[in-house]
Amino acid sequence: MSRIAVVPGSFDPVTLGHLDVIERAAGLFDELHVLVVHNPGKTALLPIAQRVSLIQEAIVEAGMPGNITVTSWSVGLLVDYCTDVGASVLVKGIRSQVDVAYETPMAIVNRNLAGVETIFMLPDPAHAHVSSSLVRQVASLGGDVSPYVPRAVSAFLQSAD
Ligand code: COD
Repeated sequence: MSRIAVVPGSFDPVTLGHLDVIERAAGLFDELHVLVVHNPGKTALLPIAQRVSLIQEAIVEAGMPGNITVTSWSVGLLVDYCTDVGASVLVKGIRSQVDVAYETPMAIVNRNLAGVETIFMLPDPAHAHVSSSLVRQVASLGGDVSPYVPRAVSAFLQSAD
């Protein structure tokens, strides 16, 4: 049986921290779905379709394995998507106690709802301080975001200026 996992996120935009988690998770599972989900608690910068295509470009640019699918989900629970594609595991990056506090209740509820387990992955220390909100802020003030994001994202943000 194929081991299928999902890496969900807002990815607004995808960062080198996200890509590190995606690449390492792709090495642990037969199939990995990177799922762009709207987070109602955040004000979005990029449309969801744009986020999907930037992740796809970044994955190709980084030469990642071919077992990664990138898509989006906007109807219902995250675990409904997992059930639809036969995934039994969610993979989330954990940078700090703040992430643990945010992710732990969701992990418990997702297991209760559908038996979907959550695996927490520690970030590469080189990217542990990186977040999409930091990137959005630096970009909006005209700063250089290239140390934090794949080339496709920094090129897109520069062209959107
Ligand atoms: N290094 C490692 N990991 C990182 C880094 C980094 N530098 N930056 C972010 N991450 C991790 C985050 O901790 C998170 O696990 C993931 O990457 C995605 O981060 P974001 O910021 O893009 O996405 P979020 O935090 O806005 O997550 C949005 C979700 C929609 C995935 C989340 O809110 C969720 O799981 N919602 C569930 C909806 C649902 O079904 N609810 C009902 C039951 S709980």
